[in-house]
Amino acid sequence: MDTRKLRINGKRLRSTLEEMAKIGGTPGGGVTRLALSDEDKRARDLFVKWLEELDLKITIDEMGNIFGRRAGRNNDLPPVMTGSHIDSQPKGGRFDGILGVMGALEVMRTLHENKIETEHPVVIVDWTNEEGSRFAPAMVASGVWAGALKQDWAYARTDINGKKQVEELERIGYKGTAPAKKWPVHAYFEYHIEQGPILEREKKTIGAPKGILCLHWYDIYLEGEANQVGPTPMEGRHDALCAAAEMILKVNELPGRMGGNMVATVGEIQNYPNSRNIIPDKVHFTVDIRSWDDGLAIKAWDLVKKDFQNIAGRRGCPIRIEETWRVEHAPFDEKLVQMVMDSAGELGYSYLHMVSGAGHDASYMNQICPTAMIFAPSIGGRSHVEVENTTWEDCEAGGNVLLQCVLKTAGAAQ
Ligand code: HGY
Ligand code: MN
Ligand code: MN
Repeated sequence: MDTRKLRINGKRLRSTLEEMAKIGGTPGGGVTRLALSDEDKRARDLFVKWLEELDLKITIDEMGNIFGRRAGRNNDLPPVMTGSHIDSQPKGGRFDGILGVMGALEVMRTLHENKIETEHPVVIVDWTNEEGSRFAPAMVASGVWAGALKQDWAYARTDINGKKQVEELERIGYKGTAPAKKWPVHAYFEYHIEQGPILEREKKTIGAPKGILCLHWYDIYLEGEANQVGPTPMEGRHDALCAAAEMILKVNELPGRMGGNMVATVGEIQNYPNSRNIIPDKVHFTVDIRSWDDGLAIKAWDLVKKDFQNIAGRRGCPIRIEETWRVEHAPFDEKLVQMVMDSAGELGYSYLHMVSGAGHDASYMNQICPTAMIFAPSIGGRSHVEVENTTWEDCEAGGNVLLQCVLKTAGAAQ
């Protein structure tokens, strides 16, 4: 058969996404499916069941990454791999990550039912803990698999309740036995929502990112002096929350000071004892800096770190800084990015060459093999929120582009 005419089953893709959205579904229409939570387990179990229906060879590695392998005509060849992540943000969206896993599943189902033979094997993957929200950092399991992060360090990362990542992997039964170590991959495609406003604004159906920004994450710990808010005079206080407040505004000003081409955000904060009539004496907050220019991001950090130290000194609030994680910016394989655009054009979809401000497991896969992504538009440019949304038509369009890219790189008989 002429596989250029092959299309995914959009209705079936929709029904798998709707099925998954019930797992961890929130009243506001989003999902909370935090990495290694009971909800993540339930979604993983369903995903594995669906893989078994396709007679795929299933492997779960020591980081809980789930691989489903479909044989090719020549199984000595490195596989084409596609996938994304099942875990979500707290009160996150119904499409972030899961669209790429269900899109890959739909491609596998389409190949299976049409008995398509490919030269290379094809592998589908669910990467553990892409979000990095419960256990920082993000993309931790693809990072270990790619050899960029140490497994013991990843295992020891704890959530806000002090639970270790490795304990939770064991608890949900997904601490596999296969080594979480890279093997040769012919090409990697990740299908994902854009999570920004560009495609909608430019009225384009498919995004073809040239790559992903660098992501740099830091953790800041401040010590103050707790006291009764009433009798304690303002001068001489060591108020950790006021110190943090000054620092947070410095982060917000940073991109402007560096001349743009950057975003910088404080997204998480804990304040102790967090009682309205006690002066705060402990604060932890996070810093996220992203840019296409890794050097600019590091220069920005060096600048704002000095500000932090000055503020901490002036307020008498000792500071501890953890340089938690950095992943370089990821310029994708130009030939594969072109293939995404060509395939979109052949399918009659409009497309746009762009950049990804959101991090993805493709950042690490790009260090291993030729990599590219396919974006579907986000309605209102919203993501990491319950109202995250993409039309079913656009979900189907991206799935068809993914199918064609897999067929082309895996060497399907035309
Ligand atoms: O942080 C990110 O961009 C991704 O959601 N992990
Ligand atoms: Mn994602
Ligand atoms: Mn995300």
